[in-house]
Amino acid sequence: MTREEWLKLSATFSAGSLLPRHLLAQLISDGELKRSDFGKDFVWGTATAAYQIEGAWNEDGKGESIWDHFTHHHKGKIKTRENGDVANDFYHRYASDIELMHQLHIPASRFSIAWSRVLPQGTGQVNQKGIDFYDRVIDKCLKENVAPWITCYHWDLPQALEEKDGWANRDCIKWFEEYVDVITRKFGDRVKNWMVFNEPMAFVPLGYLVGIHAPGHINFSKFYKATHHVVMCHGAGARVIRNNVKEAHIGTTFSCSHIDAKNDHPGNIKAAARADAFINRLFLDPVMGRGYPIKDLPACKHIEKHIQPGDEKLMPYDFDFIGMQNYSRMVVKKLALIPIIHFVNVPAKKLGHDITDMGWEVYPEGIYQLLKQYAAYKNMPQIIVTENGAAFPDTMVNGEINDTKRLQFIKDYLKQILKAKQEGVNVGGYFIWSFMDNFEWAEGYRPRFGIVGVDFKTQQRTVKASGKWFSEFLSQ
Ligand code: GCO
Repeated sequence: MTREEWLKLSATFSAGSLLPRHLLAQLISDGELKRSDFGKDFVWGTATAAYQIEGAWNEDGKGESIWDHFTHHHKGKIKTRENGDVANDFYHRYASDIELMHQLHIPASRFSIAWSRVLPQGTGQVNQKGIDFYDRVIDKCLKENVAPWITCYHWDLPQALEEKDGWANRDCIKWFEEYVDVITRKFGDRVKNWMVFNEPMAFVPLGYLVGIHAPGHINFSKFYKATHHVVMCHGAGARVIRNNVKEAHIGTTFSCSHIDAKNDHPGNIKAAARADAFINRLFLDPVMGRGYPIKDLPACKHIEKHIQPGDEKLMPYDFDFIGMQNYSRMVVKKLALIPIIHFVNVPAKKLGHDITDMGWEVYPEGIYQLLKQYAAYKNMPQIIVTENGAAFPDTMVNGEINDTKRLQFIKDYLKQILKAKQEGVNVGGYFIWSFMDNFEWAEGYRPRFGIVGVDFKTQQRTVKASGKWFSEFLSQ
């Protein structure tokens, strides 16, 4: 980006957000990472999710989602008692936010559709105003040369479906097919990049097993059922996309953490294998045609009883890409009294590395290890890192947010991705979580993941040093 462009940008979005030139020069001339090292087809972008940024929770016919319900009726479950009613007000500010992406040279934006905005009751009546909103967002992206990458489901199930038992009800397979059918018919003419789910290993256990996310259940039976139904919905959703969208590029995303045992005590080594089966393989393995990882995670036998005749054939799907989402590593030790998994994490602060505002260990080598682990699957398609990033407390000084720790984090993780790529791993893209600070689920607005800062009182956007670096990096 030229100096003139910076001036224009900072005047538009945040008076005085220009970094002193010497600092900017230092940030961009580390001489270590070059966009071209990753190849010209490598996809670069940033990611967001509907509930975390849109706001307008009940506007223009939108139905209630489980996150609307959870934050309104179980306020104590959100550390700051906040909610996404307004969030980043993206519903009204999408145009200027997408213009900002364009000005930062961000080539792709990963975002999700709020199911209850297009189908307020989850099935049946389509809400035209909801469709119109995503039409405007997609058209604006295309106009600004920002490729839209859509996640069908990023955790905000319509509450009307939760009242019928949500993902624990096997009917969810047909509800989901109907929803994916609606959005792909409406938007598939312009959107080619689709992801079925965002992180099943987060929303299923957090929502059904430990109850800290919507819908807030602590119920083993619902957890096992929801796990199998969500596995089934991977293929079900992907087949609908394939059917409706010409030249679709279809993926789905999985959260993962490199796992180490606390020490080489045999009980802890086995605990690490169990943790890997639970955290990294419970959803990925059946989707990749390996079935549930029952050998390393015996609790899977409770899932297997929900498998119906014919399911096994439908569980795998030949995705065009697998989205890898990684933030941190886990070090585990055996603890028999913890149900299902029988392990606990060694607290990140005891591991001797820097930790983020989420309490997560900064461990860049972990992403390299995971890329190698994924690449070892037979038939693994291209891997795209669909989320990586860090929350650190930001301070604004003279209108600038000099987020050096976040910037270093991104560079260090990118170096590990490049190393894996140079060793032959088929990794084809990288999306930073997140484009801008947003509502971080049960943590509220406190953790800040954006490369663009947001003042939630004024909705002022300020490009952070990390955002300026990314922009420079992209325009090399
Ligand atoms: C997730 C999501 C994002 C989060 C991000 C930081 O997996 O939790 O995809 O919604 O905000 O991962 O926690």
